Amino acid sequence: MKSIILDLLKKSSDSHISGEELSKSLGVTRAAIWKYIKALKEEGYEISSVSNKGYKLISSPDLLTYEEISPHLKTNIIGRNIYYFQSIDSTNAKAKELARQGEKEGTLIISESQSSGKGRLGRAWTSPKDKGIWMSLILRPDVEPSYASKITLIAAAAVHKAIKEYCNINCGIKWPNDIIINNKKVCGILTEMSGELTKINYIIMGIGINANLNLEDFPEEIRDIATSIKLEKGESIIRKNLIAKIMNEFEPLYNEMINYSNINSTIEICRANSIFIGKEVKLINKNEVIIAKVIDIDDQGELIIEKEDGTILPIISGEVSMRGLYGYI
Ligand code: BT5
Repeated sequence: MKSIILDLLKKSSDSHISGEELSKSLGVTRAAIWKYIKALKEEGYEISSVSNKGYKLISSPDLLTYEEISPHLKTNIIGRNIYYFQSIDSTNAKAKELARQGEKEGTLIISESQSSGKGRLGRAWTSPKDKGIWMSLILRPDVEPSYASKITLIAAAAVHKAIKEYCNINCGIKWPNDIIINNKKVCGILTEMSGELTKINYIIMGIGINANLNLEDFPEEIRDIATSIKLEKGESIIRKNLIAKIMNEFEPLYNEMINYSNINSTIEICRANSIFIGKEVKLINKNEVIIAKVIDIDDQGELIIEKEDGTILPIISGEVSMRGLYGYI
């Protein structure tokens, strides 16, 4: 009922709707309407109430609900079902639970904060309340399990394009799962899969974006390597618009993989914006560290490197961590 009232207020945003009109068309009492309006105000909606005229929506908060995100979506499936939490352990963990219960493809789980946000290999992801974008998408692609690692690149390409175009800020892709601004990490992606040898049951694509974090929101030990869009841009962004833009960018890139079995458009974006192509890096695989030069990202999304002895080899995403030889990242 609350979301129907909100929808009606949004539709008549330039004039007041009377409480009586609302109560008649929705079949509830005027007192009930007043209660829903009060609840909306408590959520941060600015609603003017004028006697004899009724209610009018003045402004909406940066809430990450379906009602607030969907007007900006251009997708068919991706982000068309949203679970929104104030706090949760990890959106990836919740997405897995929902996927196991059969929740459909394209479902997005968003939380204002995470108490155990996860990075790769059991690392922790800092996720303070109300300032970031902590979200996970449930995907059920009918492709070979080997395609799972390509989803990380598709997400990286979509997030990169969205941040660049919506926030109007320069950023780069650190293959395979980071978005970097000014040599610091602004976004990390964690893709997890459940499947069998030849079939994917589901993929959870987790995205963490430091949208409006201030320096003190980061634990001291990562202040040198992490940044936020707000810190780099000098102003806050509207998170719901960025989430919708990411969904809008992700769907066509994902469909290219599903329908045409290639990720050419994704690779084009990753190549053009890679922070490491042509540079020397340190590759860390368990206890082994090698210095190599990054040559390219091939059509399969593998990183092509040249070792110091001249051997050229591909690296499959997820196998290694990579550090630049200079600077923090
Ligand atoms: C990642 O791992 O970059 C994947 C992060 C994915 C987080 C999202 S949030 C929504 C969804 N739900 C989850 O539970 N997770 C996903 P990795 O490449 O392993 O990087 C982890 C490292 O990044 C840590 O060891 C820290 O050094 C650093 N780090 C932690 N929190 C950070 C933050 N907020 N911003 C930048 N760096 C951070």
